[in-house]
Amino acid sequence: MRKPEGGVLTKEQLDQFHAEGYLVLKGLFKQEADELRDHFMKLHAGGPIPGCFNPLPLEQSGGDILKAYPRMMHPHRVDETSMKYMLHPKVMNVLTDLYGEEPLAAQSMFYFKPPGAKGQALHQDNFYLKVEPGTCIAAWTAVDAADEENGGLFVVPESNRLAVECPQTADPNESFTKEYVPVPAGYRAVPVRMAAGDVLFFNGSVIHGSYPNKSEHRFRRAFICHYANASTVKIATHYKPLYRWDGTEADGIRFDNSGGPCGTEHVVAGPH
Ligand SMILES: O=C(O)CCC(=O)C(=O)O
Repeated sequence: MRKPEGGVLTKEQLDQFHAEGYLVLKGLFKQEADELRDHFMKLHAGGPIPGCFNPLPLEQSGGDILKAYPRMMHPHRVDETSMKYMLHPKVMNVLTDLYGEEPLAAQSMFYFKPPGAKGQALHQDNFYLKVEPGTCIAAWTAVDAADEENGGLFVVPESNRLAVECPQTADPNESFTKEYVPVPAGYRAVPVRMAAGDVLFFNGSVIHGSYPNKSEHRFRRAFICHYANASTVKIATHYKPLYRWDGTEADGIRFDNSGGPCGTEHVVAGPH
């Protein structure tokens, strides 16, 4: 593995990311999407993973399908495949271009989002990660096609320029997390329609989120990672340690007890 040097994005792509706060790279993980899906379904079939994943048997989920398919938190801490994809050179090269310097990996997550699952209300990732100075960036990989029917992601273009808002309370019937940041006047939330293997990168101040999966049969699985950069001096403790491209832990970073997991769950489904 070589240190990522960037040079993979066009000027138009960089301009789009900096102006609108997000960028979709179509097909970046087209070849890999099947491996990701099969791998995480196998992990799910294996049952609870301490500190990462605590699904209940379907018959005990009490009508909330997310109890049987909760998100996995930080699977890279227990699973080599998650670490491999979190630090994948394709993603690290894109992030090197977006940051203009070396990226550091802070978090991995996997969302299963089966039919009937709630969404995650609109929010800003910087509220949780608290990267200073600068911002976190998310790499959101569609493992299935994602659209309005199955609870695909919405983003608010140009909200990357806004301050991090103090959230309101989300509707617990629609969102499995508590925080909700309304779309500010003059802005609008737009759906990001993605094919399996597309990767969406977005700035940590971008207001984004998703609605319930209203489809009958379509999972909306996504592998989601968050990153900081080499100039980071401080981040919330939940993201300790930060990893460099070669899997070594970054040093010289301060971790503090502000922030927390990306989205506080209404009912904590797992030990995270
Ligand atoms: O995938 C979703 O529905 C929401 C994910 C998200 O908002 C996040 O990772 O910050």
